[in-house]
Amino acid sequence: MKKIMVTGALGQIGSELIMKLRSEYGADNVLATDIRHVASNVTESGPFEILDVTDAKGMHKIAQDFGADTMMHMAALLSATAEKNPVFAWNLNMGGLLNALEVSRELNLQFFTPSSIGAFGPSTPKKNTPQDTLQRPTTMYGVNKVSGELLCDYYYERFGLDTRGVRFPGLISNVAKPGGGTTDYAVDIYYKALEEGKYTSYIAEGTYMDMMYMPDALQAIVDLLEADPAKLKHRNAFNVTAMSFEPSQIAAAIQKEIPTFEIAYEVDPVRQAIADSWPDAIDPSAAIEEWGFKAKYDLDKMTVDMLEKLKVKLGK
Ligand code: AKB
Repeated sequence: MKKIMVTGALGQIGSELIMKLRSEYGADNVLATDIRHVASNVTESGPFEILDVTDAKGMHKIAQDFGADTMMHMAALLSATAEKNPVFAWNLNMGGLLNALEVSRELNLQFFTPSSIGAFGPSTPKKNTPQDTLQRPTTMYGVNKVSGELLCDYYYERFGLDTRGVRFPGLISNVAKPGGGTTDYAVDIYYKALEEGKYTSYIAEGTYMDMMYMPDALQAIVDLLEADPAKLKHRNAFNVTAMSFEPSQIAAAIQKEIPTFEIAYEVDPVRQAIADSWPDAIDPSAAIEEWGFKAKYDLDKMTVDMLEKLKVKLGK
């Protein structure tokens, strides 16, 4: 049985990943860590420690005391927040990653960390973006993500560390809200649809981005963690995606369930520029071929499930 330590456990992915891992591997075998403690099912259903990922010694001690054999490094600033404070983003995103890789090397842990579609830039092919292609991102988040992908490859090549990772698209979930991302509109829109019956999008009509529903993202993480290493030609930064849409298409999917729902636009130039620099739709064929990646939810199926779950959550 694995002993998994997760950083950033109270973030958008972490909050649900912890519960998924605890159900797969046993509650006591999954240690949640985060810089803050907020009472929740993550902190109540199994072990939890406070950890600032820029504290290398603290990270080493927690991993060693727990007897971890796997490190899942999820703590990071997202794209829009990183653009507001680029130096802090560099220090947190790169410092945290380097610490997590070093602790994993020292204790010989299997390693997972997510990259993002943010690792691509305006000169990357926009449609059917290949697994291996030009990556010249123009955001601090993108610079962090490309550097992180290279660093994970380096630790595999140089030290034989079992590093694995995916490039996530925008992730849509009904549990924890994302904070400070460019794709967050595709989560906010569902809340506002139920709360106010309308949504003003900060992303312009016609701007396509890749997206995925959280259950598919969590399954992808577990599948890659368990994948036969002999079949992996890549190790890190596998393109994964379930759908690509632009704001009016998600609005239309919501209108199938709530016919009176309306969308308006008030574009935020910072987040729009980030979105414009990212691909319209990436090609996940390497992940499909090398470890059987598969997404179950398309836009309509996700919309029905999101609205159903949020109705209960919001008491609508
Ligand atoms: C963001 O918008 O910053 C993230 C991402 C695509 O990495 N959701």
